[in-house]
Amino acid sequence: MTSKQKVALITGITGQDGSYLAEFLLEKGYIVHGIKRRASSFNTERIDHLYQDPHVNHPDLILHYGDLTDTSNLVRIIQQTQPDEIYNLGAQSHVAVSFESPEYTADVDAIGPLRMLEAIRILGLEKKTRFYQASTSELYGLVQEIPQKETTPFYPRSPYAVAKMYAYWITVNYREAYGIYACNGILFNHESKRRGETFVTRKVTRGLANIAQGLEKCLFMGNIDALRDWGHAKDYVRMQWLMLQQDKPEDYVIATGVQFTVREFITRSAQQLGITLKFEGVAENEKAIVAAIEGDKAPALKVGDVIVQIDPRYYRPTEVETLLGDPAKAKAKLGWVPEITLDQMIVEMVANDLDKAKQHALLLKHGHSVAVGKEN
Ligand code: NDP
Ligand code: GDR
Repeated sequence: MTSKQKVALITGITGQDGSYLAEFLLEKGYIVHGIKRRASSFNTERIDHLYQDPHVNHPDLILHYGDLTDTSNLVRIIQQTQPDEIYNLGAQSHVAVSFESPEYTADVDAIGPLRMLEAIRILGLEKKTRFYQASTSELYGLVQEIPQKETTPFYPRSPYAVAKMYAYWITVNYREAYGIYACNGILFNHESKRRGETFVTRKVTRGLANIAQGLEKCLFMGNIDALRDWGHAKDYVRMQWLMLQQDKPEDYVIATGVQFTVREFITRSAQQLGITLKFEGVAENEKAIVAAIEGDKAPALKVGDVIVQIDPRYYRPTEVETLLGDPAKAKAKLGWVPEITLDQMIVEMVANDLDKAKQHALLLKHGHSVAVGKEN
């Protein structure tokens, strides 16, 4: 460590955004501390390529066990690391799961950020430590205005979104009450090959790749007419850092300004695999038929196979039907524009999942058992 190196602390470093942000900050010369949860099996796959042996002198990436539900542990880690910047990315981040575990979601996603902000205050770091809160387009929920911008009213539609609404306002409040440099990035959906397997984009690219290789038969989906504004996680973590480098803390919408249906995402991903889909039927009985297969890209399929079906189990008690962000403020004030398009992202995600599916298929062919793993 040199005296000039900035110090960052990332909660949620083992997640999609945490891994890209850690890469980004290490490239910028930061010392990066990350909080990881104790799990019964390894949960650091996304950051293993960044691992630095703690036995070597002065590593730039240091991991600490911790949890956003544990105040004393957060205070101790912040005291030990004395960060210049904290990125609070840790969360129970799955909207559908939040209906099943609402209280836990509130504890982690709402009270967790409060614990972090209180720790800054208790330790007297109000003037030193800058704080980024991972806020979300889910705050807009039942949409009051299209496109959504920083001034659009919130109407959360899930325990996840309600918890994140508390986190949004406590961040604003601690900025106003105690002068902490604290800001909210209101990020619209962003994806990548590191996206969790149960979010819709990854579920689709992974499921279709498995089907193309004969590892699965059918993809069961919820509301495929939902509209989302999807960007790439790499573009979005750059913006998280930019927000903490300004003279004044402010809240920003981060989005592409373009939206697609889940159905369109499925269609484009299938095309990438050489599969042309034709949707038939409506709502709960909807089927997607393989109408054409080019070459040997999908060797396990034949024309007429049903490979996408609707399963109401994936409907949510209250749905967010349409999200479309207006990133004009981020562009005007920070010069930020997204660089990776939806189609480029689909190419990356499909290629990654096809690679994995081929490896699994090869293992199976040679008599090894493989757990493909399916869920919502
Ligand atoms: P992921 O689900 O990929 O990562 C979540 C991270 O939080 C993981 O590292 C997870 O650890 C950690 N975590 C979960 N529970 C706890 C806990 N109790 N204590 C400490 N850490 C915990 O999410 P993303 O990377 O996609 O998102 C990052 C943040 O941005 C989240 O807060 C999310 O709500 C928010 N967000 C995400 C958007 C998106 O489209 N990706 C859009 C807008 C906001 P583990 O690996 O052990 O599970
Ligand atoms: P979202 O992401 O709820 O927007 O939250 P997700 O990818 O889970 O869903 C997007 C839309 O797709 C519909 N959908 C399905 N979703 C899942 N997961 N599985 C399905 O089978 C399925 N079928 C249709 C959903 O109903 C929804 O409309 C993500 C998370 O990263 C949050 O943490 C983040 O805050 C928001 O994005 C912005």
